[in-house]
Formats: sequence, structure tokens, C-alpha cells
Amino acid sequence: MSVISTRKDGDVLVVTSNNPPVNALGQAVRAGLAAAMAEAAADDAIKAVVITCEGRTFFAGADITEFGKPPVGPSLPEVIDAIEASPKPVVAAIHGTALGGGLEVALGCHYRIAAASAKLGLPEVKLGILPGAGGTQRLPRVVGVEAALPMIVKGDPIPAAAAERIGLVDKLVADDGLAESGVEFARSVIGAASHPVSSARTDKLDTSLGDAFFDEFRKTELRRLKGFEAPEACIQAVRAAIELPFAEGVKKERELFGKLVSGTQSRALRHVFFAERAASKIDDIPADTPVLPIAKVGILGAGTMGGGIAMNFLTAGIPVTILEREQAALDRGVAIIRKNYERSAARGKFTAEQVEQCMARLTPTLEMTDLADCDLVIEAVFENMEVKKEVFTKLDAIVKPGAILASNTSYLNIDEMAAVTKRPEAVLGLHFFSPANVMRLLEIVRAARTAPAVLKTAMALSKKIGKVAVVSGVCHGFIGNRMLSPRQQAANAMLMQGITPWAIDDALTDFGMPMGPFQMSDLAGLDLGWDKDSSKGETIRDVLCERDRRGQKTGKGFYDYDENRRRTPSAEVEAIIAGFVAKSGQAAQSFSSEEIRNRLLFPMVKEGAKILAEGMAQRASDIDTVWINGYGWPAYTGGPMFWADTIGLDVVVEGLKAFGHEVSPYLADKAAKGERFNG
Ligand code: T1G
Repeated sequence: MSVISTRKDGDVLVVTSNNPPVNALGQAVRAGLAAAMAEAAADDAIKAVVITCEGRTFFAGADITEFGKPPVGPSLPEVIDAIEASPKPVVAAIHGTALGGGLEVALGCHYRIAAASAKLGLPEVKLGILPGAGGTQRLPRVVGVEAALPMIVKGDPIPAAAAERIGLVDKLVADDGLAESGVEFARSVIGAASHPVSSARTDKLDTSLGDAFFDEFRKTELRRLKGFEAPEACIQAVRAAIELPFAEGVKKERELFGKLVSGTQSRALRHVFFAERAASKIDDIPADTPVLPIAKVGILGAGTMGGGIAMNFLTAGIPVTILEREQAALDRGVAIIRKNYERSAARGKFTAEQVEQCMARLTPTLEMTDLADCDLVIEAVFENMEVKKEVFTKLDAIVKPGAILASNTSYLNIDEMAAVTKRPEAVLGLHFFSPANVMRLLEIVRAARTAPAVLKTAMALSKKIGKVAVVSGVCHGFIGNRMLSPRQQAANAMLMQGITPWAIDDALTDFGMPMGPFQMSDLAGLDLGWDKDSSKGETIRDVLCERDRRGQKTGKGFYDYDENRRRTPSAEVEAIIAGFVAKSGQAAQSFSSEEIRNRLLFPMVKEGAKILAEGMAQRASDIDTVWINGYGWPAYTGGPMFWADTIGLDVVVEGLKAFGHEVSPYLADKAAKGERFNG
């Protein structure tokens, strides 16, 4: 059965794609569209064409799984050129998300109508490429450069209403009866003397835009895209739309596309795309495992984590009861939640009405019994096992049977918490990352007795609250924090070899991490868990804290900070470190930035390999997803495991040995066989 079907509605040919799940423009779809256009051309009774899609969305782009494989015709540009060249008007009827090649198909059509709930965008830059089927040349011609540039460089889709405002969509229609609306619109233009041809349009092209405009755009928009190659290529392609005739602009687009698509960054970002989707799959639970209803959530602790966690559910429309021990702490927590919503509303993320609706779903309480009828209760209390066990014991006695009990612990053993309850099958970890209402990552910690339905419910819920969830087994620090420890140890070891904190931090920020280990320590506070009374200046941290260098909060830590919290290297810290190196009797070393980076990251990969060998993560790409969404690992390198694959596991193993690390048989074997973590 062809994925493309056609039917005549009077003198209009309705061309429908049915290629679930997202009508990706794979070879069969392209061939079907080309055949449909030929059918329309050959039939004089046909006066117009409507292109529409079945299922949840209009074409969501080229089929990314075809990348890197030998191309099979017709190519997407050929199909789009055929649509655009049709003397009979072609109308795109859009619902769901018209993305990438899907929007390029629509731009090849003479008219576009869209369901009000639809979204339109060119997200190729998020895959490390750029629109490669004429989008960088047609979109500026249809909506102007000022509107087209951010859509292409940032890749964020826009709602149909905004698309109509900029002239990308000719008419907004109801969600239902889209094909009929398409036929009606097509009939309304059949008699027109001519039809708009995107590639031929110049009315919206402001040819006066030059260096100043593009440089200003670079200054404001590329700062957050540091390290990514595709955004600059997108700018050059859009600039070609102003400076070159269409055919030459398309040639330029193709050159830029060709370079990017075969590059490491795009391969890494495509890996990240599929990794995030794979993470939601739990290999060993039956597909028919039920998802339990979660209509009400309880949160223990209204501190920073508890408040942020609550916001996820409130925003998703789920009522939350939040518990604290004292009224003052409860009031403070609720006030911070409101302040966070109002701050987001000020940035246009919520309307004032939506803020009130979210706050109305929140019930503050001092009574644990008010959590009795919750379907899920998440504790975010002090990170201490005895406290956790006490909380789980109480909750187990109060909360209705069948409800899920979860811990937001960052490190502690969930099995131990489950063991103090009579419902270990309903206990798991839900490890959010701070700020919990912002960070996309959620580590779902599967305890030894967690039931499949509880696990599946947690995964489904994570999607509902907009999180990227990854399943971790029970081990100290789960996936993310467990791999963070060897990096911190390596950083501390290099300090004792005379490498400065700023050389170490710079090696990581140059690699693309948001910050290095010593900046992070200064942000968190060096005196976390430090005891003034027992401190004897035995470690660098002891001495720093004794000298009131406790981090950003005291204006100095490993760095000195100015009133704007800008950091500068500290001569005092350098001297303190030099003193420790001299006392250790070790000779001060000097490492290149690359060696510093490898000394920090190779041990993380080693730990990742252990996590895989122990089955604490289902797949290597899950580890990549954790580090990209929870720790700011640069997505354009694909995550720690994909990065290791890119540089070669043999190189990692040799490096680890050179740095004095033992290498597990699992990792050594993979390297010896020339294998990769990600198949
Ligand atoms: N190609 C292949 N598979 C795709 C796909 C695509 N473009 N988009 C989604 N899938 C798969 C996905 O892996 C998953 O599979 C299933 O569909 C459901 O996806 C020439 C070159 C459309 C907003 O970047 O953003 O066009 O895990 O879980 O949350 O210029 O998918 O079930 O096996 O994400 O409802 C540009 C990518 C391509 C859009 C739906 N297009 N897709 O989100 O479902 S490059 C994109 C999305 C291009 C041209 C260039 C989202 C979605 P599985 P899902 P969702």
C-alpha cells in the first residue's frame, strides 16, 4: 500500500500522505509525491492540488534515518521544484508540525493553509545541518530576512497564528476538516491570473541588509550557540538569498549542507536526537504493561528542589499538595514558586491567568495526612539516609495503597528506602536536577523491586511534564553524579600536580562545558560539608575555607570575584596550591589543555563503561542523554560515550593507562576489538 494516495474532489486532486509516525519524507513519500504531481499534470480535469497528511502531523521533515546512506531518487529538491513548477495551484494543508523538509515542501506549494494548533519551523540547525531543500532561499523570499533568519538559525518552530502574521500561512482554518478546507481554498484560487511562486518572489527581500545587520544578529544570537558550526552556515545561506539569484543561492545552500551533513557535529546531534527518543524505551517490560493514573501529586519539602519539582506538575495541570514542617518554611516555599512563575510570565512564557491557574492547583500543608489520597508522593527532604527512611516509613503508613512513593535523592540507595515500606514494588527514585522546573533531565531510578507498571508510569509522567527521562539502576550517584566523581577526583589530583584551577576549568569550557569543576565548587560553596572546628588545613579546601575563601558567596574561593561575580585567577590560591605541591614532594607538572581535558574526561568514560557493564544504564546513548540534559555536556560532541567512540576507544584506553588508571576488561575488550559504545 503506497504511503501516498490521491483522490479527486471534483476538479481538485487531494494528495494524502500516510507514513506514520510523523510522515517523514522518506524515499517512498518523495516518489509518491512526484507521481501525484505527474498525475495532476496529466489530467486536464484537475485544476488544483491539495497536499495533506494523515495521522498526528504534516511532514515532519526528511527521514533522518536515511542520512549517511546512498541517496535514492527522487530527491526532495526535485519533488519541491516539480510542485512549484505546476501551472495548477498547489495548496499545502498543514496540521501538527510542518518541520524541515516538510515546511520546504509547503514553501514549494503556491499557498499554505494551517490548522490554528499547527506549528511551522526549520529545526535542521538542531541536527547540525541547515535546510537543504531550498528552505534558506524560499523562506526569506516569502516572509523577509528579518523573520526568516531567527527561524533558520535557532530552529524553533512558530505557531500558525504567528506564521500567518508574517505571511508564511495564507489562511488559518479549524483543526477538523482540514482536507475539505484545503479543497475549498484551492477552489477559491483556481481562477487567479497567476499564483505566488516562492522562488521567484523578491517583494519581501530587503537587499539593503548587509554586514551591520548580520553582525548585530551574530552578536545577539550566536553567544548561546557557541561551539556549534551550523548556525554560522545558516547565516551565510540566508545572506545568499539576498545577494544571489535563486538558483545560485540554492547551489550555495547545497554546498553548505553537504559540508555539515558529513561532519562530526551533525552525526553527534543526530545521535542525540535518536538517543533522547530511545531513552524513553524500557527494554525488558512488556508493551502491554499498564500506565497508572496520576491525578494528584504530593511533595515533601518546599525548599529549592521541592518547589521546582512541584512547578513541573502544576504547569502540566496536575494538582500538587506540598508539605513542610513549619509555617515559615511553607510560606517561603510557596512564595518562591509564585515568584518563579511571575518571572517566567514577565518573559512571556505564561499569561497572568495561567500563573493563577497553576497556583490554584497548589495546596500547601503542614499535615502529612493531607497526602493520603495522592497517587504519587515525592520526597525532597534533607539528603540523609536515616531521615529518608523515617519519611518513607511514615508515608507508607499514611498514603493510600497502590500509590507510588518516590525519592529525589541524588546519591542514596533506593532499595534501602523501599525496604522500610510494605510496598517496595511501588518505590523508585525520581532524581530531578536543579533548577527542577527548568532542567530537562530526570533520572528514574529503578529499585530492585520496582514494578514494571510503576516504572512505565514514571516514564509516561516524565513526558507529560516535559522531561527527558533516563532509567538508572541503584548505584551510588546513579548515572550522572557517579560519573561526576572521577572527574572531580582527576581535577583535584591535577591541582596536586601544580596545574592551576583556571587551566583545568578553561580546558573544560573550551571543550564546550558550561563551567569547570572549580567554578562549580565556588558556586556551590567550598564549605559544603566542611567543619570549621575540626579543620586542620590538611587539604587545599580546608585552607581556602579557613581563609574565608568559601566561594562566590564570600566573593572569593578558588577565584576572586568582583561585584558582578566575574571571576579572576587568584595569586593567593596559586601560592596555597604551590605550597601543597612542594609539601607532597611531587614535581610540578605542566599539561596541554588537551591533556588536561583527557585527564578529566577519560575517567568519566571509564566509569560510564562500568555503568554499562553492570547494567546500571540500558544503553550507552542513555548516558549521553544524561550528560547533555543534566550537566551541560556539549551536544555537538554527542555526549561522553559518543565522544569516546568518535576519538576511538583505543585512544581512551591508552590515555587511561598513561594517566595511571586501571582499565576494566569490558572497556579493554571493546577497544581491542575496535568496537564502539553506540553500535
Ligand atoms: N525522520 C525519521 N524519524 C523521525 C523523524 C524524522 N524526521 N522525526 C521523528 N521521527 C521518529 C522518532 O525517532 C520517533 O521514533 C517517532 O518518530 C516519534 O517521534 C532537507 C534535511 C515531529 C515534533 O528535525 O522534532 O528535513 O522512537 O518521539 O514527541 O531540509 O519528532 O518512536 O521509534 O519525537 O510527538 C528536520 C524531527 C529533519 C523534526 C514529534 N525535522 N522530529 O515529536 O514524537 S532534517 C526535524 C521532531 C530535514 C531538509 C532536512 C519530533 C516531532 P520512535 P517523537 P513527538
